[in-house]
Amino acid sequence: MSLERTLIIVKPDGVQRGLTGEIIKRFEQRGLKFVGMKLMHISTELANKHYGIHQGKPFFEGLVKYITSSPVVVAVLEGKKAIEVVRNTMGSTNPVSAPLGTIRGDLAVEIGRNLVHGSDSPENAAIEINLFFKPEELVSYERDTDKWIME
Ligand code: IDP
Ligand code: MG
Repeated sequence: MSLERTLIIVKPDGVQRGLTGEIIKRFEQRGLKFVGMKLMHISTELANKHYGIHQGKPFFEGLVKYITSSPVVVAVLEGKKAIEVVRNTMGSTNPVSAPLGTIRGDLAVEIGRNLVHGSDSPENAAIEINLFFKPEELVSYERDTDKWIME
């Protein structure tokens, strides 16, 4: 099984609440490998591109305001089935119904403040990684623990 790469964002509420480490830790402990990471302030232009699929929806304006309101931490994670593993680690979009044990289920209460983004498909992961990272910002490396995480 080949490795996948996916984009995650610790959203402004995660950074402001001091939960960056907690959120990053959950992906890292799950066994995913970080191949890129940075702190940045998302511009309105980038937010419009990243959330372009939601344009026209009633929450779109608020969503762009939220994601551009304060710095975020963006990262690229690598692993087998990384996209699905990240989505399951995050929990469902609305934290109210996200299972306990997930980031959103444990740490959030509202859909408009749900702490974390994760790409939802291989196609979108590739587009989003390209939006946020230059190829030279991604680092490929061997991790000695991989044989204890993956067969
Ligand atoms: P996802 O983040 O779980 O992939 P999407 O449906 O892609 O969820 O929505 C993107 C983001 O837009 C959500 O994470 C959330 O921050 C916001 N959002 C989605 N639906 C609503 C809503 O009904 N009200 C307010 N914000 C919403
Ligand atoms: Mg989404």
